[in-house]
Amino acid sequence: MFSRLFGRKTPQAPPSTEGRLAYAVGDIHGRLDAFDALLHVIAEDALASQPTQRPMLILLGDYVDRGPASAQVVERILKLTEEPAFEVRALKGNHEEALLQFRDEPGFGQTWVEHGGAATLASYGVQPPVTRTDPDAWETARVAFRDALPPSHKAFYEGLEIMITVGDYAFVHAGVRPGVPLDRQVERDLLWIRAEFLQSTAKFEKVIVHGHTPMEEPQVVAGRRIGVDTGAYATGLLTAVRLDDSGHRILQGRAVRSAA
Ligand SMILES: [Mn+2]
Repeated sequence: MFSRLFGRKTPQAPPSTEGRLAYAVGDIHGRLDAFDALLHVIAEDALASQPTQRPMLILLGDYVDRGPASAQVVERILKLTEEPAFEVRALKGNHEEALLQFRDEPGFGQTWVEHGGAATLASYGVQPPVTRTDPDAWETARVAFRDALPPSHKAFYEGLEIMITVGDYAFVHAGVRPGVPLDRQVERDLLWIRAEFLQSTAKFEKVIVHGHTPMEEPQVVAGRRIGVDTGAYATGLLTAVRLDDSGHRILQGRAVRSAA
């Protein structure tokens, strides 16, 4: 009997959220349909959970590009921030960085459209130049885009956070640089890092919750990281992780049509 007791692994206490209920949503990339489906699932879960404090809705970045409804996704996020149901916190992804770069720098347009920026321009009613090597045409598109951005969207893109911490968790878009303390991480790594973070075996200060690198299944590496980018722009499947002091649970929303 004792050997059975002692032989048993002591279950480790899950990482703490300091009493909060939090949902972290992966890369939306203009898929308002998948976002709305997931929001419905999250709202039902939050209602059933009856948290003592307002639940957090943490958005992990890459709201724009590739999918058809970038501007509309941002509009939905802004509406959520005005409603009392969630404390909404939004991180910056590398695609929001690209959007801001093009707003200020027409020469960046060609690179941006190669990474899905044309869909974002179209969602704001701006057509990218027909001749993509013409600098004047890019300047025209840049000015049209700048003027098409509602002030609320401009403030949203400019006010995005780069890291959010809740208890034992740190939320970032892409990941963190191994071996560098969280308070000394640089924005470039937090928005862009891939292999060096994903393949690292170094100890992180907190459990890192991130998106950025699409995977077929959410990636839960116990005590280290939780990756929730399931490539919604192509799959129509958007993933979130629900966190509280009892642990984590994966929630998903699927668009009715899965074609990008
Ligand atoms: Mn990304």
